[in-house]
Amino acid sequence: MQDKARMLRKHDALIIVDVQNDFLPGGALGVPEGAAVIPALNRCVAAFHKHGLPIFATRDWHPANHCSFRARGGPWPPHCVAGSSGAEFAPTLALPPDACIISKGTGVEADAYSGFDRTELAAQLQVRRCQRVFVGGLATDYCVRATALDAVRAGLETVVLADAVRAVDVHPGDGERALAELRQQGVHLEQSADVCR
Ligand code: VGL
Ligand code: ZN
Repeated sequence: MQDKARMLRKHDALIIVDVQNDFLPGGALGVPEGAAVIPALNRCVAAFHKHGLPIFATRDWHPANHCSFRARGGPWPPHCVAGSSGAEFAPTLALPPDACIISKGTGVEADAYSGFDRTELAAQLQVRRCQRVFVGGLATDYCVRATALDAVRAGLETVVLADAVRAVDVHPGDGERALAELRQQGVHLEQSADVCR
């Protein structure tokens, strides 16, 4: 992307994906180096706030008997149970009070990796007339991937903040493969410092 095209402008929005305690090292489903996304995202929060641009934060918000949990035959340990401390946003994530919180995976029988899946996100972006979204958070190979792909499908110009994402890497290379796939699908990859200044 050209230098000028990277600059924040009207109709941009920030989407912070699942920066919750359970996805940080030590959490129930800790992402390696997960906390490294926080300083980069905080810089972006400050820049979007300064420009008066909307900030969305998605959160995994599961019932205690969620279908994605191993006890129910799913792939994951219990994580991000609604109302638990593990489901809270990372305490060092500097979300402004007017950030729009999007809860997902709230039903017992359906998982949702994408912030667009059975949520208000698309409608909220639409009422704010957003045309371009910048996406960062956790995890590259699951919820960031799914959210960015749905953003492209929704017709939004989509930028993933490459230094503001980290992967679970259940299989080594999953994160890198996800980024390659995103690029192939038309997602731009940018460094947060080049965008958020
Ligand atoms: C996620 C695994 C299970 C994510 C959520 O936020 O990437 N990963 N639930
Ligand atoms: Zn989950």
